[in-house]
Amino acid sequence: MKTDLSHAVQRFQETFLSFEIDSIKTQAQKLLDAGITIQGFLSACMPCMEEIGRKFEAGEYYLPQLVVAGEMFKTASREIRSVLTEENSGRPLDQIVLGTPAGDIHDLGKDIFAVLAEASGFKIHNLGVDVKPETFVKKLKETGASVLGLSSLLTTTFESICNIVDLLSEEGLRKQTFVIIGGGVTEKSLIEKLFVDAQTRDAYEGINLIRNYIRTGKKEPVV
Ligand code: B12
Repeated sequence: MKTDLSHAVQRFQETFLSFEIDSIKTQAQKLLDAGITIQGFLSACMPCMEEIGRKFEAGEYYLPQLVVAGEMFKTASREIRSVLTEENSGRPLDQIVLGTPAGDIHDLGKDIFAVLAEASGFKIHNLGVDVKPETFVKKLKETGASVLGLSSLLTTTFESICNIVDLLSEEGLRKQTFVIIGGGVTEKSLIEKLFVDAQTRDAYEGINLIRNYIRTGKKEPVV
């Protein structure tokens, strides 16, 4: 069984890295048949995305390859989402306002996080991509959510995160809002630099950090 899974992962990654978009759905189904978990799926995809990103940075790949990579990830994750089994415990849902800040249109990681957080019992208000600070604040006020999740894939848009945090302070919402950032270009050092409360590049860790905040009410940064 294990051999089946590692063979399926290998085939999936080969298909991904050679941009065989027409075969990606079949290969994702084979991962499912071999018993892959969501976490296993992410571990299979991330090295491919990173490799394609590295080649793009090095000038070996161009925008079309990034676009195809995004489409393949979307197709494969649609198949894999069906394995989600975590159950909501039935308690009132804690709410998370989520989005990609202004200037950035990447949404694959954000949407994966949204699916996993929803499956873990959170109510997600997903505002999409290229979201203005005012829109985040409006939604936080409207819903009374105490968690703001921001997904960031472009270093050039860190300023947008600062603008959101500033607006939260101006509107008197900063203290009662747990601001967590995620996404491929983020790192722990940004917690201090951008005045946020937590950072992760791992959706599951993000859910644990949020759960911890909701349980304890403490915003201790895990550095
Ligand atoms: C696919 C892709 C695209 C696709 C995006 C499709 C889509 N619908 O999102 C398209 C083609 C649109 C694209 C466009 C661009 N891209 Co692009 N893209 C990528 C690529 C290859 C993969 C990103 C991805 O989806 N990864 C997979 C997901 C699942 O990973 P993730 O986002 O990290 O999410 C995980 C965690 O971080 C976490 N998470 C994510 N969000 C959140 C939020 C919260 C709250 C929490 C708790 C957790 C969490 O959960 C996920 C699962 O664990 C990366 C390379 C890379 N290494 O990341 C470049 C990359 C991000 N892109 C890059 C660039 C430069 C661009 C462009 C500017 C290119 C251009 N010249 O036009 C444009 C940007 C346009 C814009 N204004 O936004 C650079 C950014 C460099 C930088 N340092 O800023 C990268 C790093 C490539 C590179 N190495 O140069 N891109």
